[in-house]
Amino acid sequence: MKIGNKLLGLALIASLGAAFSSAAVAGGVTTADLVNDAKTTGDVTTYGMGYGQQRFSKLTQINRATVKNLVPKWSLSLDSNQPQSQQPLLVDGVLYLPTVNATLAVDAITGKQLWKTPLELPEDVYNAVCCGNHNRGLAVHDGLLFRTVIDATIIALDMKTGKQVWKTLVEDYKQGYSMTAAPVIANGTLLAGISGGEYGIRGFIDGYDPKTGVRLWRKFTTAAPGEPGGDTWPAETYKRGGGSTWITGSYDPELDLVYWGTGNGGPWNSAFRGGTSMDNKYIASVLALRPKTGELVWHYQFSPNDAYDYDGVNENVLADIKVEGKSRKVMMHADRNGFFYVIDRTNGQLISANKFVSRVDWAKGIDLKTGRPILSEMSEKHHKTLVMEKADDVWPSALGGKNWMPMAYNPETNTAFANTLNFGMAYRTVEQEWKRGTFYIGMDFTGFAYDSKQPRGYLKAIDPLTGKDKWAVPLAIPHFAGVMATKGGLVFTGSMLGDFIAYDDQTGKKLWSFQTGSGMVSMPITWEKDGKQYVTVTSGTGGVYALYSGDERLKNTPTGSSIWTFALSN
Ligand SMILES: [Ca+2]
Ligand SMILES: [Ca+2]
Repeated sequence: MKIGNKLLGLALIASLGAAFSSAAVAGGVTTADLVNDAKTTGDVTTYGMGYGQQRFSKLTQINRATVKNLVPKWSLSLDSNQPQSQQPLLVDGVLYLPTVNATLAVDAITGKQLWKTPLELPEDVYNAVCCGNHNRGLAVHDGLLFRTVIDATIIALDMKTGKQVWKTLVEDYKQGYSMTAAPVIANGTLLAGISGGEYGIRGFIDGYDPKTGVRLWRKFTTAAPGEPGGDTWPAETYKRGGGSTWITGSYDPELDLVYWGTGNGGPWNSAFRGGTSMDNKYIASVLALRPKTGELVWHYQFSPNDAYDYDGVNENVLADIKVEGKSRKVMMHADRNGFFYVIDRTNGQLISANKFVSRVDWAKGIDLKTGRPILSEMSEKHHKTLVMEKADDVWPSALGGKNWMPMAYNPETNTAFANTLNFGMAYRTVEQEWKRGTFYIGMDFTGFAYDSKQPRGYLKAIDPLTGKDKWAVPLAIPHFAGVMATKGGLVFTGSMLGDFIAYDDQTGKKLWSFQTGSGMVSMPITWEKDGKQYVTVTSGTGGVYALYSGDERLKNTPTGSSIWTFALSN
């Protein structure tokens, strides 16, 4: 029975593969296709809907007036109970997407699966994964698809057939390493980040030859003695110092710089890493790297000596904006630590850093001259105390004022749209030794601190330079899905209860929603073919809030994954 199905499946894949390859011989995806992705509405070739990760589309057919006629065109099962937090790509009428244990191609108009390539994964591979088994997306170039695999490998697949072309072992997953982020092709190099910041890894960003999978360079994100920043770590602590790189960097092709965020220190307990006297370069930072060589051109550290698992991995959105009347090339970053940063991306100079959430306990502000946070008294104490007697409430929590789910940015109105979080945590440091494959955080994590009178999150329209919201939609259950904005005046995102929602980008009014059958933690895209606009998104619950929030209201939202495509009814 099982063998019969498998043979039938192979035959089917072979025949569909043949039909598809003749229909889409072009299928290349050139460097120009990647550079121009944000402008071209007929394809989605990059994570972020453009190298700058604005997640903004100029399409207007689906707009404030017409969105009420938005209906599903098709849905396809992803045959998985894992969380779906990926963003699909769209090339020549075919959607490509990863799940944690397979890669697939789907006809974008009919919803028919064209091929699916399963991954052979060891059974114990999920042991050292903190927050659900994810894969967030693909890169594509010159006929090949690239993806990371949770067992800390990278593979390349033939776009037409799904056949594996090469596979590279990056690290040993048994040591706490895993890979979940979409890789990115920048200036002909394949860049990839590593996960495992909760397991005492030493983080890095790697560059590979996309043709062969051979590693060209590795930039470690914790500095060893003798290297620049090596004196910001006590003794050997950099070796298990964290600095994972689990969200894809953005890229400016003109400046030829990749902007990649780095995660929390290992362990979370910062007294272990020298307290306030040690910054721990380059954790909780953004690194501006040359993609060809991995050379560090500049860096900015959001949370020196990060004590609260604030990470610094959140997306870095690139735009040219007016600052005091002058156009500046900036990157924007809404950090877990509660501040919205605008940084000159040519040189790393801090332009502004303002709170985008109501309560930030760790810092009173960011000194624009030095770029350093002004720590609160409580935070000064936390940084230095190896073992705390009793817990303090700290806002934002370890999940941050905003977690990984990317914001969108409308360059025409200079507005960012972000799903933000509004709760704290009970924080108490404890001593901890590293043990392979187990949590290495040095914290007695007893839970989150919710305020029953306040919503746990908001969808916010944020002015980047002030951090102030133009509007805020209170969310009793916070959203953990990415946001997409369109010139049609819409902001799309998904809820933990499975509603795919379109909001008015001027007011935050909910204009449309559709129940997708499971909770949503993914990233939507929009595209057009033959004059018709489509919106595609995956559904499938899981992730950090589902795992750790204890939110009883999620109990009737089942797992089970699918991909949906919507368009206006005729
Ligand atoms: Ca495009
Ligand atoms: Ca972390």
